[in-house]
Amino acid sequence: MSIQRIRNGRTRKRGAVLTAAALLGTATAAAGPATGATAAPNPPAPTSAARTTPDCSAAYRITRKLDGGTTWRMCWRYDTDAGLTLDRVTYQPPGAAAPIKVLDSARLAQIHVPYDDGGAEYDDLTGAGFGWGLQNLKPAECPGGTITTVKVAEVGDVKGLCTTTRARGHAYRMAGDGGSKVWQAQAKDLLVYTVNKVGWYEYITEWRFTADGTIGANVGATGSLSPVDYNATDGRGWPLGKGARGYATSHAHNVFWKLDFGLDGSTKDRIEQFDSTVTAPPAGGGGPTVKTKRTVVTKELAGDAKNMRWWRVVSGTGKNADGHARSYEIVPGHTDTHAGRGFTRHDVYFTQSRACEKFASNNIGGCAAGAGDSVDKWVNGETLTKPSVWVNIGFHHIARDEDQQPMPVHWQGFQLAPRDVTAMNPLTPADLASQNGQPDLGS
Ligand SMILES: [Cu+2]
Repeated sequence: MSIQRIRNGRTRKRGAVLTAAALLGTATAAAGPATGATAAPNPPAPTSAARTTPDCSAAYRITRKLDGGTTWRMCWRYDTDAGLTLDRVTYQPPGAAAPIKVLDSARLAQIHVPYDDGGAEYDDLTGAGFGWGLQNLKPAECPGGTITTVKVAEVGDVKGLCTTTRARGHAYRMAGDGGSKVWQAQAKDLLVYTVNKVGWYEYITEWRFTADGTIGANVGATGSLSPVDYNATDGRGWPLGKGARGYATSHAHNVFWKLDFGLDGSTKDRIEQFDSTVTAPPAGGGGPTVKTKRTVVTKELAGDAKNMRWWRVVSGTGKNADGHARSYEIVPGHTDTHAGRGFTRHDVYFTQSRACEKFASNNIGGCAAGAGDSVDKWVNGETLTKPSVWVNIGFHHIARDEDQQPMPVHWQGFQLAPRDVTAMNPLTPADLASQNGQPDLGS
């Protein structure tokens, strides 16, 4: 039976025993109003000292030098609401004297699952026990890697964290003009992942770090379709099985991540938005023209993806060897933005960092009454001096016959791509290192 918990003023279900109960419709209760506990006072915006995670001990440290000489370092911890959390992520390209600080903290911030018939709506992280559903991994599902034991509150030890490397193919290729010379490298990425079971679904939370400085964040949904939802005879499902016997109700998985950058050790990052406008070719001849405009995002923003629009997080202090400000670009994967809720309506949110603003919806961070319960509410005009970045990637899941059984993994996520973090490709071979800003005409 489900165990009722009072935490941060909310009634919650314990994930380890949740499954069917939550999926049968109690998630609404879990997401319901506070149960009478006194709301915490509105905490002040954290100082940079408060945001700095203490150094982690060896058991919580991940260090990996990849082919090409790049080293990634980070601390991991496990949160029974957010699951896998990575702190103090640094990137040290080959030849760099010291690691470059990239992220203070990175983790999931919600998996919101509304069903198309309006009958059920789950917040898997803070309302359905995601964190307690951490799965033991068999050695075969962490090939070539290390499985680390994770202490999960009220559950115990789970062999749940895989750290490994995986081949990706070409890191780059360039043929020389003069003869048979080809510069090429094959890449191996660092992967860090966990699997969490929520009801019948299993979510793979995967972080990928590449030798060229890119970070990938992806969630893979697998496991099984919810068997109690094979009842969509209202046109909001898809027939599975022979004829039209069962109808799996269509639904969405709106996955949110929260990123707190700290590029070059400063949390005073700047957000910039770029928009490019394409003009048709002039009547008199010539090609179409493109104008790209940069807008500094000075106040909190709920941003909408658009063709030829992108955002980057720029270091307030750090520059590369060319004197260009270091930055990371947000590169979203495919997304279906869900218009059903305020917090799912936008693709990215930039909010002034506050300790209590932890989850994109059904927040259990202990914000004051009236502060709002979701990330859209926290976009209220504050000036951005220490931005938190929230990325929302949605997947509208219309089931198909192939989803059974088990369901093939469906991935959704985004990348953080370095932009001017190093003066050149960090993997540039020594004999091409002179070609910075001035490629050889002959090559
Ligand atoms: Cu689904």
